[in-house]
Amino acid sequence: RELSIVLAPFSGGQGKFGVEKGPRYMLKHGLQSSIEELGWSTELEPALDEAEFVTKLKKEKESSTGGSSVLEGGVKAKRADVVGEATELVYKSVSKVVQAGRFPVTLGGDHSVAMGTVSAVLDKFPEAGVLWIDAHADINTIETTDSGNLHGCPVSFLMGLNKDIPGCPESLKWVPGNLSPKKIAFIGLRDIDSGEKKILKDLGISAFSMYHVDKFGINAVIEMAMKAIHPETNGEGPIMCSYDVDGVDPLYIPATGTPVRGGLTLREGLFVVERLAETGNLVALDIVECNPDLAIHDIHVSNTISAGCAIARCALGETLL
Ligand code: DIR
Ligand code: MN
Ligand code: MN
Ligand code: MN
Repeated sequence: RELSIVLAPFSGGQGKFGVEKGPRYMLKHGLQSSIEELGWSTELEPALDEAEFVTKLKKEKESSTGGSSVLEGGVKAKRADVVGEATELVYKSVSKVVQAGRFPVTLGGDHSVAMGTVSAVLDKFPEAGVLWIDAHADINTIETTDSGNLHGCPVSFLMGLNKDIPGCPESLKWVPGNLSPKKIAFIGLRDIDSGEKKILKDLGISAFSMYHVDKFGINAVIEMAMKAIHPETNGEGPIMCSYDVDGVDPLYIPATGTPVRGGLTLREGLFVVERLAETGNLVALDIVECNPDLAIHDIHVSNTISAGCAIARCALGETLL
């Protein structure tokens, strides 16, 4: 039971500064010692330097291109160089952790960092399935993205969907892109772009929206999601959970970059990870998109950070009784 908290304080996958403060705030909230109390021995693994990347991103903003998004061929990918550099650093850190037999808990940062985390976990556990908890599907390609924000695209890169698109940034070519569409399931979706809907449909990807959570209940949805990623073994097999805190309703987690109402209750959001812990199959966890700077009251900061920390603890074995 050895674990590394991988710090991924990166904000370049979207346009709002502050999300790079997530790891620092969660550590200040006592995350590491509360994980130790659950019986894990823990280490910190800083993947990249927060201040260094803020400086880089500010420079890019001030530059003549202003981090211009439209690339050759009309495709979009904002700040692709910095995102490529940061995500590859995250990949290297998580690789080191998993290859040493440790459990990686990666704290973002925005969700672009999952290009690094999932790639590293798949190297170690090629048969792993990914549960992506999010209001968004994050599966835009550089062709379908409207915003050009790469935190809306990590899943398409993980699946290699951008590789053959002319204008695909060199900086992101390090992503192996070997995640099978059969090996991911989404939970909590409620804000999906039309291009994303088409990709989900065309590739037959398992996606459980809030409609499905309301219709079947969260327990049944998790069961269906686990069976979808491990169909041959009735849901058994290694699972990575990439948890965007905006999957939970902004009533509970308000300080996040792209809040969407009508989300998981805090209990549903915690139940997902409690249930994953109970299976004994969880091999890696990301917690991303906590942005303390977007809070309008101090209580929004503490609600968001305490919920983020609770997600980690529940995933790592904390139980109510
Ligand atoms: C939107 C929002 N689909 C985009 N995505 C977000 O920018 O591609 N992902 N917010 O977390
Ligand atoms: Mn999201
Ligand atoms: Mn976005
Ligand atoms: Mn996301």
